[in-house]
Amino acid sequence: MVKRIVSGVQPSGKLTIGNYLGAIKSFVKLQDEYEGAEFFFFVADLHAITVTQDRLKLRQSIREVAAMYIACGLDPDKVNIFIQSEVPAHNQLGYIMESTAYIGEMERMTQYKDKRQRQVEGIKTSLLTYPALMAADILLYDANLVPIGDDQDQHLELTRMVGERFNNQYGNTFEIPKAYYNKDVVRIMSLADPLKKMSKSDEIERSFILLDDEPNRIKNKIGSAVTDSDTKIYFDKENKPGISNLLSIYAGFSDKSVEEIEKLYENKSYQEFKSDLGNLIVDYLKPIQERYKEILNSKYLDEVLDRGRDRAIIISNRKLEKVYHKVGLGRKK
Ligand code: ATP
Ligand code: LTN
Repeated sequence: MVKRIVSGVQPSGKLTIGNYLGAIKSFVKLQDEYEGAEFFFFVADLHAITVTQDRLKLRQSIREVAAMYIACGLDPDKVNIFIQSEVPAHNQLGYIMESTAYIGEMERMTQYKDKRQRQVEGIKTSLLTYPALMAADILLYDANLVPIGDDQDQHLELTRMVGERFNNQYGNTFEIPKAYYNKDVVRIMSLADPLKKMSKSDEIERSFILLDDEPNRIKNKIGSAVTDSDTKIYFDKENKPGISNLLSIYAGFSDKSVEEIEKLYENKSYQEFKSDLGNLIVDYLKPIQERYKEILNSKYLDEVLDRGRDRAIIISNRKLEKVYHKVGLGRKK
């Protein structure tokens, strides 16, 4: 039985349609599907400082991610929304997970390998140990399901592995979680380079669409998205990565499958397809953007975050206490 569902998004910038289609849309779906379950959706601010952040921008982004959760449809009466750094057990169990996982396992993570290549200044130790903290985020709550985009599957596998290792060494302690993917949209690619993941921390602005981008900006970004010199619209990831990506985005924002969309645009031009897609995204995001503006600076948002934090602290401390006891830390009570 699914009892707990947990996930997080880093406040490393404003959220993109990749974050929405790959992750947040699933959060909302699960909230509505699993009525008896308890949900913990957090803003992963500790993860964001694995690369250098400007403090004022970080603080702003934390609020923005939380407000966007609600604007996208998470209902604070059904789910707990909180900020990771306000719940100390994440860090505390993170250290225990660092003492369970092996360095070799961390070094194999492709996200680490990618990100360290892009680093101009020193690489922070936490960039390497980050998956241990992510494992803690999940195992603390005995999550059964973790909705994520498929770029996170390696981290989830590692979480399962260290969870099992701990269980084997100290006796059954953690529920071993499963990933949950949005089947239609596993990974949205960059509009500037469809072989790269769309990412909120990309330096090229036109490579991503932000959930709070102005309508004209959205249309222009879709209009200038890299495609190929062919004229036909069909899904072929290998030979037509740009068009295939736009088809996935279209499917994500409509209730149509990729095949249905291909049929719809069989004899139409790229230009017409892109123009319709721009309008589709703008219309879809309009109510989200309106709600977002209302919430961002509201007292309501703070109340939601206080409530979420208080609940998360209770649940996570219970687990942490058990873990410390099993490991043999401190004095026996
Ligand atoms: P960064 O650029 O800082 O690495 P990011 O944009 O990749 O950040 P995360 O905070 O790492 O975003 O991801 C939050 C969630 O969104 C994760 O579940 C991740 O799998 C999902 N996600 C991120 N980018 C995409 C994408 N392009 N397509 C599908 N899912 C995505
Ligand atoms: N590593 C994730 C964000 C994240 C997360 C989590 C997701 C941190 N902790 C726990 C699911 C469960 C990322 O998207 N970069």
